[in-house]
Amino acid sequence: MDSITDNAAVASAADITRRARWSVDQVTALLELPFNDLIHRAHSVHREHFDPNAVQLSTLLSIKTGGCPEDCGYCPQAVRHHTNVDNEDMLAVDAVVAAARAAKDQGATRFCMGAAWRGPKERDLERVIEMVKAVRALGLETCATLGMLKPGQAERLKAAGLDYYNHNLDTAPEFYGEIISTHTQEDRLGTLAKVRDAGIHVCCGGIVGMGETRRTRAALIAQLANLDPYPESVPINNLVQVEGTPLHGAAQLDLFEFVRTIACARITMPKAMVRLSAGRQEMPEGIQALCFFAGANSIFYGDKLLTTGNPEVQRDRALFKKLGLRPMPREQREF
Ligand code: SAM
Ligand code: DTB
Ligand code: SF4
Repeated sequence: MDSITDNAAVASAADITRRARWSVDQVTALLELPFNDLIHRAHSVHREHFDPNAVQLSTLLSIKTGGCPEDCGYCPQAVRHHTNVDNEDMLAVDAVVAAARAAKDQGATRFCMGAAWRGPKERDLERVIEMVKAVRALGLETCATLGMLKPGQAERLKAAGLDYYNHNLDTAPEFYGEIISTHTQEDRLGTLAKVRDAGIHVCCGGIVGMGETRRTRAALIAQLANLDPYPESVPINNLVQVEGTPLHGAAQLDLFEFVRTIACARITMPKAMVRLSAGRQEMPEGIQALCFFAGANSIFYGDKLLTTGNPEVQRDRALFKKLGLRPMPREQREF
């Protein structure tokens, strides 16, 4: 699936380096394969790069819940959506450390701190930096998702020891404006560039099940795969429908289509950690097992995502036992 096309000879060097490696047509063609052909191909790619029975465990904590000024149509934390999420103060460092220690005791290797901000203010960032240092000192990988970053903020997070920054493209460019109006996807790409330039690993994925077409899902996967380099972690979220959000009541995505999307992420981003993310609580175990077969090798682990539920730890342990899966040690990853 390499890049050079007929008119490469006349394209400038800059055009060539910018050229997409995966076209939307190519990813659409993958999504359209017979299911068995698609997941066989994805599983083969998965086995080439990873132990197929190891799944990385990340635990999430909302360090600042609710009251967000943005208008993302899926999100229960937007202040303008009338959900039952209240605007809370930012947590104290001690409370975050206690949650991180508990996550580590349960077997998580990465701890992700999420804030319902458009972006962090300077004073907020100082406290996040304290959190990152303290969580890292416990021996956990650190991840933060704080919204859009201003110049210099990524460097400060890197200096504090932040390993990953989560900032999703969420959906394909042509659909983005139908879901969010308070910022653009270009803004998000700007933050991703700052994160990359600061030397922090990129965690970037999206949401499906928002009423998008198959081609839009293909365009999201192609866009993620064409980031140069592609993200180290790729969370694929199935929309969690929350009452009071504009997307509450959207038609549910057929879950085989969700598995297909995971398979495409694995094929197009062979060495990335592909995370089966939000939506697992509502997902039958058989579908989750198909996601693991199709190349998902990471999950959110712990009873809660940010404001919504996630399968209980005991339930995930039982599922791992049934499937012969085990938690992935940190050193098994290539990044
Ligand atoms: N405010 C920051 C931002 O938007 O990047 C960080 C927190 S925000 C909640 C992180 C991600 O959560 C979003 O990019 C979106 O992918 C995901 N998310 C939010 N609400 C969701 C929902 N109802 N279902 C699935 N994913 C959701
Ligand atoms: C991601 O892609 N999914 C997580 C994490 N990154 C921050 C968040 C899911 C949020 C689901 C809705 C909620 O719990 O509020
Ligand atoms: Fe705010 Fe992030 Fe929710 Fe958008 S997804 S409303 S930016 S918390």
